[in-house]
Amino acid sequence: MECYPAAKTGGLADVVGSLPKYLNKLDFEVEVFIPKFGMKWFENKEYHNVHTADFYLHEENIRYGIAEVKGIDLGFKLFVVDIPGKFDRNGVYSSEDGSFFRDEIQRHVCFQRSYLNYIVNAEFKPDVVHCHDHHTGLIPFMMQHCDGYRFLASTPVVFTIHNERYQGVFPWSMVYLLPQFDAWKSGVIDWANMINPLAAGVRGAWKVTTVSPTYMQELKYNSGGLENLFQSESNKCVGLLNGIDNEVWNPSTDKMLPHHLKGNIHTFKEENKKYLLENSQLDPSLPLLAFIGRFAGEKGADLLPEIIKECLNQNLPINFVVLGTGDKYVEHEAGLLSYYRPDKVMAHITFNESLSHLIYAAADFLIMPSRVEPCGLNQMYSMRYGTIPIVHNIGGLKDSVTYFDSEHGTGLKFENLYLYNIIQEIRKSIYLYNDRKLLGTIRKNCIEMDFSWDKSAHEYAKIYNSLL
Ligand code: NHF
Repeated sequence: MECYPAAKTGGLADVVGSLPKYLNKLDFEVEVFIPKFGMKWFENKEYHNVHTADFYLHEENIRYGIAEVKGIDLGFKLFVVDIPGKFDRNGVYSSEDGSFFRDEIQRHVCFQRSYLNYIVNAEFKPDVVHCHDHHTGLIPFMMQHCDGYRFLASTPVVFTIHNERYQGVFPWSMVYLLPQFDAWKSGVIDWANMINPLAAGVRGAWKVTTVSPTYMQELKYNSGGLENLFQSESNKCVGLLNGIDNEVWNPSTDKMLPHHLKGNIHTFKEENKKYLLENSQLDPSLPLLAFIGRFAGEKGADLLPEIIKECLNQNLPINFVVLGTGDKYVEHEAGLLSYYRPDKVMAHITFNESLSHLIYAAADFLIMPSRVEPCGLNQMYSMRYGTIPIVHNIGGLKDSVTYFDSEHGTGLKFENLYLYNIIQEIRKSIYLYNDRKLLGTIRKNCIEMDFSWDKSAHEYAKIYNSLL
């Protein structure tokens, strides 16, 4: 459903928009398929149509077209699935006012069926189909058991879970949305008496990956009701840490930054911080702690207002910058804090890709109090820009941030989400900030980390090759 830079709400887009580029460097030929949305990016592009047809979604006739996007170099071929009435809206999952589209089941089924119709008829068949998240979780099942697609049953499918909290569940009374299949195979898509696309993806795929080794382990004990599934399917499941696109995230060349890294990391940070805080009342000589991301429970965004208020109550010499949208309570509280304490808190209640780059470069610390973090990319972006992550020690955060011991390590961590423990780490960050030598060491450690896709892309390549 997402691919940077075309359609992005979170890390899924970053992964789908970068992994293919690195796989192509390894001599694969990757084609990415996403829906054609109504967002600005899709306007005025050159489209080369490759397939047009229709099918019945129960009684509704669905006409769709598939086209390759031409005239732009993403490092891989991008195809869009145009299904008028279903995806030509200004949002991936929700409209601008934040309300979720109510026909997501129909939309996802249409997307998956259109793609399968295309490859069934295409001259060149894929060697491997790689599906991402529940929106595409029914594909392996349809390829194996649905009329019209069984011809694809011997094509291996890899299924990657970016976030198990979203499973795309719908009732059996809506089974008519799927093409005809053998009734005795219905157990493959059933979980707890509902059709569960995420569970179906795990069962039907030849190999299941998720985006960090620790998260893979966590899923066996905490996965919104799917624990038994992950335990019983563990033989084909593997956790591979995501990478980041080092070409997009490059402090020396990033076009979204006013000041580039030219050798001295302190100068780089100070210049960008000054730029960010210009026209604000925040004092640039104090440490700056950032939160960037969706205001969602799984990201622990609801804890932010408490964390900031507690720091203000304790009069800690630290400032805050918040960038994101989502939960209305958090949006409201962040707005209020910046209104009443413009000298301490800057809040941007918006989704703004280029501002996020500037904040990664300008901030001294980045806080991630996530309740669930399959991989987390923000801590990697922040380290790349010399910003020290302060994170909850779970999932991909555990795998990518090591505790700073005054020589080695890249960040600070808390083992649980108790306010007291989080504030303790913030206090340590202030101490670090004021010791120029320690600050230099940890910033250097951060910037020297290599989170590029090169390593993980090889791991995916090994998986594809093992299936062929
Ligand atoms: O990094 C991309 C992203 C993850 O932790 C992130 C998440 C959604 O929650 O794999 O997907």
